Amino acid sequence: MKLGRIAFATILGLFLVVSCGEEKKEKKGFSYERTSETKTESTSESDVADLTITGNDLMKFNKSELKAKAGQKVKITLRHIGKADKMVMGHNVVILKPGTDVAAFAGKAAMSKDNDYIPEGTTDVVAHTKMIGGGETAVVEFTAPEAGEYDFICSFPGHFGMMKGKFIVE
Ligand SMILES: [Cu+2]
Repeated sequence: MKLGRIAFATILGLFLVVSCGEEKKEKKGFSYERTSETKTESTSESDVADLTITGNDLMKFNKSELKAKAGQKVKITLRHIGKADKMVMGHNVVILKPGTDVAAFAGKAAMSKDNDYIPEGTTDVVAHTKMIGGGETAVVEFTAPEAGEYDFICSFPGHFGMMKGKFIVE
């Protein structure tokens, strides 16, 4: 049963790789759907909070809330679904410790271009993804801290006003 599924996934994978080159859309609509179905099935372990959030060229996250349980493994996948370059419309997800002055943090982050817009030596950050541009994906894995509400933002200069939300640990 499990083997069958793996084989199926492998064949699908091969098919995708082979068909990827030429026709972009036609064939793939179907196979993409099947692949994502297989994926959700195989990652449904409840000890991992598998969270996905997207950012776009309009400076927006698609979610304002992310949830996990204290001590749980957390995997946050950030997908930039826009087309703009990282230098122009870069996005990341930065989770801040409770009590952090978000505006002050964002100000420091904006001046930390050389450090991927994370203030060097900061103690305000629980976890963060790297900064990405259109079409890219970034993943960060960490253990959920103690219960509480944590602000998350994109720390690209000027983005935190629009790109923000709460990481809620229960
Ligand atoms: Cu951003």
